[in-house]
Amino acid sequence: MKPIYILNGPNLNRLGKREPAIYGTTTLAEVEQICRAASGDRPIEFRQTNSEETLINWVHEAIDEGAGIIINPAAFTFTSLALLDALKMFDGPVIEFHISNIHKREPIYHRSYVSMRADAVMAGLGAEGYGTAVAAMLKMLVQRG
Ligand code: CA2
Repeated sequence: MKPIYILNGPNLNRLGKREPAIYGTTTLAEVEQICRAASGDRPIEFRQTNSEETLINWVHEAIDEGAGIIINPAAFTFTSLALLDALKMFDGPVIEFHISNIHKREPIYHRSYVSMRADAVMAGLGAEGYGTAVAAMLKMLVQRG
């Protein structure tokens, strides 16, 4: 069974350690456990990088090896046409995920390139929302057959 790729972009390795009012106190290691608990039999590839190149290479890997992609691209959401182009090459379902509600924040956080490819966009559910994203992805994969 092909895995769900859960890809996290820059600075998310610091989750739970800074700005708890916006991002909460859950660490990225705890987020991974939440995702593993939600994914059941479906394997996951849970990763984080601060590098745009690495993130794009992981999307390329998912094109060959992955069933679906859940991606929190962090700041690359708003800057990376290269990431959008890579995601457009992926045939399976894509969920764009943000811990905070980016639309409640400053205007620079309102225009997402990744949303132009995402099948669903989730924002503002906190770190626990990753589990909801995994459940939604499992449903999307069943629906696609
Ligand atoms: O809410 C999200 O998940 C974000 O994708 C997080 C990004 C931010 O650039 C997006 O606008 C929304 C990264 C925020 C900076 O990283 C931190 C990580 C942990 C603690 C504080 C900041």
